[in-house]
Amino acid sequence: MILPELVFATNNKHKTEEIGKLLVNQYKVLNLKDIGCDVDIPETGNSFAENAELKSSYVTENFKLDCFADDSGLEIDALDNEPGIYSARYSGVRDDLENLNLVLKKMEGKANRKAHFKTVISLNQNNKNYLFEGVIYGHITQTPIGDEGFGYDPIFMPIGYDRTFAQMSMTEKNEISHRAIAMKKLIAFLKEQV
Ligand code: ITT
Repeated sequence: MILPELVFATNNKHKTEEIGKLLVNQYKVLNLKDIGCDVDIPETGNSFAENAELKSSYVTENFKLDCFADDSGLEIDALDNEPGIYSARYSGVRDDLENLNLVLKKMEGKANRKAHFKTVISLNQNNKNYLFEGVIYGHITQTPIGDEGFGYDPIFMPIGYDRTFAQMSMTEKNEISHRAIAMKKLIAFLKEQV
């Protein structure tokens, strides 16, 4: 079976692994390494959408390939939607534990612990650009719980669950996550194009 190829412009191994499982048997997803792109594409936009577009456009313009890219992050109501586009380096360094601890520190004494994860995917296909969004709502726990996943998973508990993302298997998280919601929209769209 020949699968259509698409570049996924990311360097994040966890995300490639998660998305690979969502797309299995549907698309051959190439990552930046596969196409010989070792540039850390600058994410200088002011929103998830702008950053996703910057990444997908870099690949399409420089490698002449159809490509999708995502930008995601955690937005917390009581922190004016921080860490938002700064999620990966909220503490100043790209370190999940430090970032998560900074969030918990800033949330000390806050009664409103509502938060959501958001993903925006930018797809460049046949010289057109499309955006897909996924959001999951929940709250920030008082302490980290669970060892699965990555990033802020140990302190995010989705609505309707009594476990954090980090207490869920990858399969379970993939059924409900912000990235999964956006990816499902992307996949549905791509299927229509065939
Ligand atoms: P690329 O830009 O290379 O794709 P990244 O780590 O910047 O990788 P994102 O832009 O998607 O990935 O996410 C930014 C940060 O938001 C990420 O480093 C985590 O701290 C957090 N984050 C995003 N999705 C998450 C998830 O599903 N679970 C926990 N944290 C997440």
